[in-house]
Amino acid sequence: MAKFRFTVGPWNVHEGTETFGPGIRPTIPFEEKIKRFAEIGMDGVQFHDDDAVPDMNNMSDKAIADYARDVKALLDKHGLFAEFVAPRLWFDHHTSDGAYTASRKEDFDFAMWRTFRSIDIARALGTNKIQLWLAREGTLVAEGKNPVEKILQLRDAINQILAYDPGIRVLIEPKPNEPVDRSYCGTAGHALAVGSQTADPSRVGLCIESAHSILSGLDPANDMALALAFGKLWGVHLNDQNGIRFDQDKTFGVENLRQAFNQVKVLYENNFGDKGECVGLDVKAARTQGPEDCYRHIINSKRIFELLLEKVKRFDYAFQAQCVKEQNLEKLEMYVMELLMGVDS
Ligand code: XLS
Ligand code: MG
Repeated sequence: MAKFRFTVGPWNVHEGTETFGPGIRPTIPFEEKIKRFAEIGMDGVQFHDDDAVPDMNNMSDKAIADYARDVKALLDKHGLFAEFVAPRLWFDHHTSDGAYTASRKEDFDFAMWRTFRSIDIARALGTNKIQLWLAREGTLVAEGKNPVEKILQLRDAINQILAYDPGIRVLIEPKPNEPVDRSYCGTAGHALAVGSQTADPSRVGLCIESAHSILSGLDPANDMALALAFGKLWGVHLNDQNGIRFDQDKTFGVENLRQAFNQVKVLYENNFGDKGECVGLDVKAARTQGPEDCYRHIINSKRIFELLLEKVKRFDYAFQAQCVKEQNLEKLEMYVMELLMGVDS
């Protein structure tokens, strides 16, 4: 069982900007975030393409790769690695109606250009993982796209990614509802299906995010188990949600401790990490959190994971087997509740 390695992204330390209000914390310089990530015990960094190369839209392909190499040197300076690079295909006006499922050729071409540069950036940062959060792949107006045609277009876009770099591995991060409310790839099952139809399914896996499963009305641990069963859980984004509403990216475990326990348990039981997979956090500081302590949500998430891991390691599998044999699962359930509440310690 490998030691779990934790990663976060620069966007996890943000100004607090949201739909209903402007930022309320000062912008923290990129290098300071990287330095602090190392200080608080992160092992690696997740990137959007423009987290690494902010002005990439206005740079040549060579300049982009050169700039990314300087970012790699910064990671090396702080003893961190890059987990993945995600093309940010939801900000630019070209992606307003989707990127890989865009209806206009110039928009689709932009999406592929950004994706190929993301691969160049990933290579410069020393990772072969490209993460696709398919933010706008769907429709806001149902009749705006032909769903069958666009789902096949999404598959073909992934085929172009696989062809661009024979060593790249694609992690699809499914999400059902934001910013597009009719997502073409909203759950783990959708992502597995799309990946299985690509030109090289062996290079397409999943990143399961706790909140995205919850927003689908599904159980995060079971979504992770589905991907693990088929060797397709190549990343996770751990966080939490207070039910099915907007994406909250709350600190891992703070809303539903037992759901978090089962995520840690399924990862531990299946040796997640042995093939280099990372425990990615995708968490946001509460709007009320002041600038003087705005990494607390990351520190807390890692700590809660580690505390739950101690509980997992004490789980009594013999007792579980006995309860299952007796079909007395309520006895098992109370054992788990007491384990989580520290009654037995
Ligand atoms: C949005 C996604 C996003 C990706 C990285 O909901 O979780 O944070 O993980 O762009
Ligand atoms: Mg995420």
